[in-house]
Amino acid sequence: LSECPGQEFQVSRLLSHLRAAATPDSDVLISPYLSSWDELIKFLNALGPMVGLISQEIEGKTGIIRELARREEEEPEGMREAGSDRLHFEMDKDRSDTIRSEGSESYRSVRSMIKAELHLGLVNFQEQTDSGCRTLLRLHRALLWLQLFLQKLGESPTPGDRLQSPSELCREAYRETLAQHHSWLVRRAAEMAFVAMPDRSYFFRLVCAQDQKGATLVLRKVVRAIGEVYTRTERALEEHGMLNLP
Ligand code: 1Q0
Repeated sequence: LSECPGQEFQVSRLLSHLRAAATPDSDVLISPYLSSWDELIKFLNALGPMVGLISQEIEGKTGIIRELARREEEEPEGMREAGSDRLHFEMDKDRSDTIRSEGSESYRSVRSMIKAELHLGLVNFQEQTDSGCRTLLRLHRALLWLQLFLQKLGESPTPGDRLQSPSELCREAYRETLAQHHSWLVRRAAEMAFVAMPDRSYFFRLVCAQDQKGATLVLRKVVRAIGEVYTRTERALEEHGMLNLP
């Protein structure tokens, strides 16, 4: 994929973050996962103030997870929990360097986060809290919407059918996925944001494609990369009964 010079959002960058997130062992790395969202925020910001609310919402969610990771890095689980000298000693000897150089251990991947937060009792299954797991679930649900939207955008219309605008496809995908999880008020706000969706030629330029055929090729790659990350996250959350965290 060639890089699009002069444009803030780059689909090649989005792709490489998504691919980096999918580790060989069916887990998802959190840092590149969040970087994928950073890239999408750039796209949204270019659309103007109408969608500012959505970028803010995503920034809020990625910010929560990053903050949790930062805190854990400063005060790793072993130390926080035990307060015993033996553990401190072991940490100092074996892990202090790795922690400093590799960042948070618990928030390295989706599965390590789930494990650590369950272990520390941070995940509340009854009430809303700012756990990494429930926050990730919000981003995760939004990712399904994005995948469906891009899939629709990449499909050529069935012969005889009118070519739908990205705005319409975006609305359609939203109603089929994310809307189910949103309150009436948020759904109203979303409906207003769809109007700001640019037309097809904007997307073609964005992915450096000449026409629908070229765009389809790139979009397919993105859809596949999102699908890989989505499926892994879905499985990890499902295995721990976390698909409905409040
Ligand atoms: C013009 C763009 C339109 C995009 C419309 C997406 C509809 C979502 C609108 C939702 C507004 C957010 C208000 C807050 C919602 C929260 O209540 C909700 C739940 O959180 P909580 O803490 O209350 O339980 N939060 C969420 O559901 C988080 C997700 C927000 C929506 C994420 C939208 C993702 C947008 C991605 C950019 C698309 C770029 C595509 C370009 C790709 C080109 C190859």
